[in-house]
Amino acid sequence: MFKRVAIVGVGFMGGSFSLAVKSRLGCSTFGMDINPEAIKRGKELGVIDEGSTQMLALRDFEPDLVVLAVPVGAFEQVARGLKEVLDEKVLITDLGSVKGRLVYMMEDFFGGYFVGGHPIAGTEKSGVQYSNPELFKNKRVVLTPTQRTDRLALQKVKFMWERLDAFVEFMDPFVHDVVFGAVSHLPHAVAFALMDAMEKLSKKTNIDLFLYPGGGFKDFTRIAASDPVMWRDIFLENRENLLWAIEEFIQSLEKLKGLIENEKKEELIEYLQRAREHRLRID
Ligand code: TYR
Repeated sequence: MFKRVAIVGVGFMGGSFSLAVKSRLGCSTFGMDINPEAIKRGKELGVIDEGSTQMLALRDFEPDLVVLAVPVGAFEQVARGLKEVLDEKVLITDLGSVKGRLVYMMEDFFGGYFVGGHPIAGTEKSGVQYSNPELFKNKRVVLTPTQRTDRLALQKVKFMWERLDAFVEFMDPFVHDVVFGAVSHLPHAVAFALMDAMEKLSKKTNIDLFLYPGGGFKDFTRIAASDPVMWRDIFLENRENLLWAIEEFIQSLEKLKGLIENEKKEELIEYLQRAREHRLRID
């Protein structure tokens, strides 16, 4: 099993991963971040053992696993940097929300030693101070191996996640992006858009509507407090699947709007009943 783990991106996800492998697998961890504050805080809080803002420092740490926990828009630049300082055959994995093309891009750098990973875990919080060693417990982790993925590397990464009490599932990288474009990226986009609409409605009514949040509004928009850079990168990286899902959502909203406008009592009940049943099924 891995003993020396390097984490690129010392935020909430990278920090939680560091704490988890430290406490559950007894690993020593090295954090790398372009923001010196993140390294400083990470070390102070005991989230990472060592850290640096310089990629070159990884050379001395000699990791046996490197985990990318940066926004997906930074993957290529990070990969280029890592390639220069890492030994060949060091395993690389990631925690990114988009796979597809990115997985093949990473393979161009690291061949079969890159294993794409996506833990379906997290909150709207960002920053290393929120790191939680139990974050991955009983959560699903999607790994996206390809023809090229080294089988031993894949087994090791799978086994590692299982030791953190996560459930591992395999998926094709492009299928992954269709699935999470719909179930994750669309809801985040809609939550951000709802806040935008609320801001406009506040201006038009001259009432600060944000002063009157009910439980529904809070439940629905919790994820609109998520990190903007992370989500910008996800939206752009998975834009085709997301645009397709947004289009479908717009049609659903138009449909609902039409039923309300035309006072279609029966059809409204049907529409709401179907939605309610789907919601009741998922937990
Ligand atoms: N933001 C989600 C939440 O708060 C967590 C999450 C985000 C999970 C991105 C996965 C992911 O790719 O529930």
